[in-house]
Amino acid sequence: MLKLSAQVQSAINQRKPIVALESTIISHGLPRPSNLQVAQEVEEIVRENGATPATIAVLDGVVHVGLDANQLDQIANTDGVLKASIRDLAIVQSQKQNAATTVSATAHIAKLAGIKVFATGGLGGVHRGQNYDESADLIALSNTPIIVVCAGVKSILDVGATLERLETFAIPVLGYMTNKFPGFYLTDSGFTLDNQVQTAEQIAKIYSARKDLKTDNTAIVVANPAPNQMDVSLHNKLLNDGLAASTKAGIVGKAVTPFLLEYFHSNSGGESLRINIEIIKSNSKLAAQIAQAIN
Ligand code: PSU
Ligand code: MN
Repeated sequence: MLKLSAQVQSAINQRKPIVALESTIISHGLPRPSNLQVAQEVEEIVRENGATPATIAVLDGVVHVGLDANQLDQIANTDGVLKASIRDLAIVQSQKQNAATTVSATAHIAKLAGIKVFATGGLGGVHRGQNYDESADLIALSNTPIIVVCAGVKSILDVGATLERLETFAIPVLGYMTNKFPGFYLTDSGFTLDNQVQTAEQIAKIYSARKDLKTDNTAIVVANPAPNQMDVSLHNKLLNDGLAASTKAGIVGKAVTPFLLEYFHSNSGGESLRINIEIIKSNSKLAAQIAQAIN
């Protein structure tokens, strides 16, 4: 059912640390041609930090765990690659489609493959002012035992509501060297976290204590702030204008997040791209360190 790359299969056989990587960020989160380059660099960063990268995507209906150079290129550069959350997986598989996987779908497949750590950019969450537009990422993380390293959630979302949902779903949120919940482009979303960790080893301890207490049925979110945040006034302007543009264009459903991400990329003079790239690199490095610490 899953097609493991040779490298991922060998890491599993030798019980070596593995980091799952999401593909929607490649197909729908970053513009061409940077998307392919970033996807390759991120895999390299995982390797340099002692783990095996496993980028997850669906190609011609086959669920891949670990992509070769050609397959990464397909996700980055083929037109019409779908965005698959958990509910779409069986459909894209049966219909032999190409699909990038969101956080929810990637976490689920990583679990099937026995992978315990996952790096992404930002999580989906509760959208502002939209009753019931709540990312499937949240519910997936509520029943998937995996460590997800992210830079919090973007301020395109209702950050406070998203944190409340994470609490309801019993998903721990650990600030990495911070007690501020990061807002992706900004290192501080304005919300304080209850729990802060300083090292990958501390995360590993929490990971194993959850097993003992049998509270390990949910994900652990590790919130790792961007190395250098966006200028705050630029950020606020893009946010207001982007939300207004999305409403005006009548964007709904799974198109909302890609629309807003693209709005930021097109209107920030390269700033949002720079930060996005720094974030995914920094998260992948930390994820590799965590994968080693829990191994
Ligand atoms: N947020 C980001 N960057 C992203 C995404 C979210 O800052 O690339 C992508 C992820 O794949 C996430 C998905 O799982 O969007 C959430 O989409 P939705 O809001 O439609 O659930
Ligand atoms: Mn949605």
